[in-house]
Amino acid sequence: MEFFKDIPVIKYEGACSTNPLSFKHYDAEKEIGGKKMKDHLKFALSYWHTMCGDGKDMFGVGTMDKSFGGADEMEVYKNKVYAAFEIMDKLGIEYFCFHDRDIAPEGKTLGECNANLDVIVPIIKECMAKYNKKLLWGTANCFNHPRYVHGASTSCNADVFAYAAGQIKKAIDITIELGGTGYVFWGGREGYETLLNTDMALEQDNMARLMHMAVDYGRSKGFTGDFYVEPKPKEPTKHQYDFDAATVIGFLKKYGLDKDFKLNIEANHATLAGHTFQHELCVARINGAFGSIDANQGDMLLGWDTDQFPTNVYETALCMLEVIKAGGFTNGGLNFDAKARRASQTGEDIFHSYIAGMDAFALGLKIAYKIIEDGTVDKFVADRYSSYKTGIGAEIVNGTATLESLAEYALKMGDVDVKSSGRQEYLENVINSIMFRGL
Ligand code: XUL
Ligand code: CO
Repeated sequence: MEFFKDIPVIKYEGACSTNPLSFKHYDAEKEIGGKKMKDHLKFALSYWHTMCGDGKDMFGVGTMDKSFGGADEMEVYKNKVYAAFEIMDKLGIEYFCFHDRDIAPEGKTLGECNANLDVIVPIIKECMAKYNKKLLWGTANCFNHPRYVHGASTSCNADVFAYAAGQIKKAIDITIELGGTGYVFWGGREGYETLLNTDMALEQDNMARLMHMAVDYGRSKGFTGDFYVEPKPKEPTKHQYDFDAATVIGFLKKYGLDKDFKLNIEANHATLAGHTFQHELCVARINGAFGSIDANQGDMLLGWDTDQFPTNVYETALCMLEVIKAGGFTNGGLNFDAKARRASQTGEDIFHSYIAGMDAFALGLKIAYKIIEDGTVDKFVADRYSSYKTGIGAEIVNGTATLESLAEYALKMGDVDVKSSGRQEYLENVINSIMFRGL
């Protein structure tokens, strides 16, 4: 069964190729900094957008047929598996990510849902072996069904908490069964619409309780990968508890979850929180919480999660600079949590979308290495803080200075000269000149 007959295997043809169904920059086997591009980037397909998202929005029905010729519900989901692996195979994408409800239909009870999953998971496993593909992370969709109207682990109803726990247990089982190296918590409904009806303290304690249960269960079943929280400030709720990287890190530390959890940073969620993608990655990195990435981009003019395929090379370069500084991916990778636009409704558009995203990140990786090799920016930053290397600065950093010793020092020194420049425009132009050198 071939679902995309007109699409060939996508190959690297180099920057001068005019073939739209080719990579211009992503050359999987090419080494940069002693590592293959595919191992730097660890691209993953998001099952929900690519295999399930049909273009429906608040104002209109779907525009894309994602039934893949299936005659009944189970056949649709079986065909999604075969189509997903054809897409990964043709694009040379090694990993995928899923929610439980993306891969098998919802049943009337938890038992029915689990039985549906038990039919599909072995098919996925077979395809993984056949095509040599891996699971980056799994997760449970605890936000779509009406039972989660008040939240999942933060619901006011304890039966809902229990149902979510049952769903998450199964999703962890599947993640382990498929050899996944990550398990994600994205709290779509874990937040509130109004504090007038919300016990925030109980909700947050409960959220942590379920996360602890997940860690205890996963570790007891031999899961050695990372648990991730994916920060997002709003949408669908007005306020989500996992607002941004800094908030989540504080939460994980407060509840003693920081040893098992890292962050899955999504570009569009960063901008919704009023941050840059680079900022969120940097916060994760400097706190030892960098884990994985949901790669996409938002629209500068729209205030919601548009989940567009990333094409902004400036952004991908600054992202990859952070990834390299974090030491690269270990259990994580670059999951394209992105969807083709509603009007980009043909099968071919799926391939154009992924090619665009993969080439944008390949360029980002190359540019990030050039920025590091060039060294101007790193040297500037090191020089800017050089007063902390010797004298009073070194005493502040090594902890020998006290408030009294600094006061004594300050009383003797007269005024301070802070005329040195931050040189922002110069540095921005350094990045541009590195990016476009040779043009
Ligand atoms: C929603 C979102 C999710 C998570 C996984 O904005 O990003 O798809 O990535 O639940
Ligand atoms: Co995401």
